[in-house]
Amino acid sequence: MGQFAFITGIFGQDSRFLTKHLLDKNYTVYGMMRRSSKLSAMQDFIKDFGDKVKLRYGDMTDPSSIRKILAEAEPDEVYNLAAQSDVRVSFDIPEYTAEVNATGVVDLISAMREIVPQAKLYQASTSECFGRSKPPQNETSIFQPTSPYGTAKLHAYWEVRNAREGYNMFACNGLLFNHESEYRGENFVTRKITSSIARIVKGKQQCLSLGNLDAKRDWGSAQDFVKAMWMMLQHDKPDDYVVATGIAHTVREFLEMVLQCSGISYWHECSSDPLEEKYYNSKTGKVIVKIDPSFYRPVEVDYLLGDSTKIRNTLGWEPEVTLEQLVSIMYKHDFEVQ
Ligand code: NAP
Ligand code: G4F
Repeated sequence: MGQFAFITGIFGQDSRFLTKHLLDKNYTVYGMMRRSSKLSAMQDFIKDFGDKVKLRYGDMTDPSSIRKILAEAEPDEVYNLAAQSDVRVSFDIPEYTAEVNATGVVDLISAMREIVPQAKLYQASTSECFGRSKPPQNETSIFQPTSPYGTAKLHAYWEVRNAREGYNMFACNGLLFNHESEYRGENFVTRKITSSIARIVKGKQQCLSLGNLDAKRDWGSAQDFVKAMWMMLQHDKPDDYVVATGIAHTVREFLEMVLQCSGISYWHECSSDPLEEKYYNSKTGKVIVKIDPSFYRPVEVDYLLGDSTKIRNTLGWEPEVTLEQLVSIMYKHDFEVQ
């Protein structure tokens, strides 16, 4: 009989790819969804997976719901992917972010110790824990988170390490750098750009407003990155790993890659005042991209660049999809669905 897995945050981007990966390996998958999850997210998920995944209601803020699912599923592996995952929004709802991303993990660990002590845990840690730490960041870099999201995730990171070292749990942190796909939420900058440019090309949107174009991110493919999650739990000993491509680009560079992919003819106006930076459609003369300071963050993470030597050498993980391929996949998808 195959293995049993329990995934929290089942309708999120990463869960889509992880579910496919696990089903292909003959796992029985339980997924936790919220009462407030969007009906359209559930419909899309069911369109892809039918009744192959056992969906259960629960919430990271309701420990009893997690315990109930653990008792029913008796999983061999738990992937904790649920989170309030929007960094900018975490400044608006810091307590809720801490409740879900930190306290929720404390509760999950204590439930696992009690109900399924032999189960392995993958915790979705993040490069946001490094924050302003000097790039390139690896497992030995200093943590300097600069958002309520980053601090809550760092709390969870240490809970997982302590569970491993103190209680002998097979618990791993994946310090994943930004990873994207056609399932990425439109609140994140990559998908906001691909979907908006597709709508602009189709005449359904006039202009795209963005925040800080100078921020640098190490963007990879979600499809590649979920394989790293699974690989961590197959290793003979639990550990923490950075997962990243090792190449960073600015938001501006990502935007220009999408503009080029879209075939739109544009010209770019720079200015010493970043608020005056604009992109124009050279055929119509209309502004298609402008800066809106409301998308700026109270504190920004300027430069994330991952050094994933450890996972490459220890587990043999390698990213396969290039950023150019990723942009093309995302833009083509958005052009088709708009
Ligand atoms: P995502 O698309 O935003 O998915 C997050 C999921 O968490 C959603 O399905 C959401 O449910 C669920 N959720 C939110 N609050 C919850 C709560 N209180 N109880 C239960 N579920 C809750 O995130 P993702 O991009 O797939 O990322 C997966 C995980 O990796 C997250 O923990 C994220 O913080 C972390 N991470 C992501 C990246 C990245 O670049 N993508 C990098 C590093 C770490 P609804 O569907 O109901 O809204
Ligand atoms: O796409 P973002 O919102 O992703 P961010 O903040 O890096 O967080 C994502 O990656 C983390 C891993 O490093 C995850 F842990 C987290 O859950 C999430 O998945 O923003 C990327 C950059 C930022 O510097 C932001 O200031 O893009 C900049 N940006 C510029 N204009 C914008 C916008 N970000 C958003 N969301 N929207 C804008 O209009």
